[in-house]
Amino acid sequence: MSGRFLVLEGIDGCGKTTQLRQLADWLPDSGLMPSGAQLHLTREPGGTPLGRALRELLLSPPDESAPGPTAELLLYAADRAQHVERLIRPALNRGDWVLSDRFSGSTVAYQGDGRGLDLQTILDLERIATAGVTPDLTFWLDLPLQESLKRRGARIDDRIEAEGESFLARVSEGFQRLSAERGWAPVAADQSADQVQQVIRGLLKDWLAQALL
Ligand code: T5A
Repeated sequence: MSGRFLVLEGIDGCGKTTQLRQLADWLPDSGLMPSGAQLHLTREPGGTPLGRALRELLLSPPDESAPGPTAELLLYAADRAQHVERLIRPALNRGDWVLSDRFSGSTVAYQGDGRGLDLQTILDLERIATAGVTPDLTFWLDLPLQESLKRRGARIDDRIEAEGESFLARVSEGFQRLSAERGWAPVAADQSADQVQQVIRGLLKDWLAQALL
């Protein structure tokens, strides 16, 4: 696979979507991408047509259809399997670049640390769903919990956000551990969006320079 696969991870409201949009505006003319390579901006859950249907079931289901913890885990895995098979792997094989808002680390943090589901089962599902596709570089937007709650403000919570503060605290600890274990690039997210973007661009340039050595 000759393309590049970049992922942003972090707790709800940490600024992933804002940062990905800015990256997607800048990257095509940055001189970093090979000529002819396309950029794909995507997300989990919901990066494919099937994924968009799963996203509805996961985040805004009618009460009677809300998945229990195991069904939730399997639905995130199904979303990822389809995303990898239909979008990410074909794009990387063409030499394109893929920028994804969340990937498999989110399942470890939310369903593992947050819900307390069995870690080995989660890792087995990760292996099945990703089928060998791993991000080249993952940025972890590290935002204090209180800042996340403040930023989300009066916005209506989705089903996962509605789990509350202690759930999110466990998820946050999970991301911190994962970032160290998986060699992610940590980015302090409690600064202005422009400052965060400058840090991400700098880290990306440094990483590409190393990768090309
Ligand atoms: N999930 C997902 C699992 O449980 N398991 C899994 O395996 C996966 C893949 C996804 C939900 O599903 C869960 C995690 C999530 O709960 P989502 O819609 O993708 O749902 O949810 P979030 O990732 O939480 O998306 P958000 O839109 O809430 O957060 P973002 O994208 O991180 O943040 P963003 O950019 O939208 O910014 C949030 C607010 O903060 C402001 C923005 O303007 C916006 O109002 N903001 C800043 N304010 C001040 N300073 C900055 N630097 C700012 N950057 C952004």
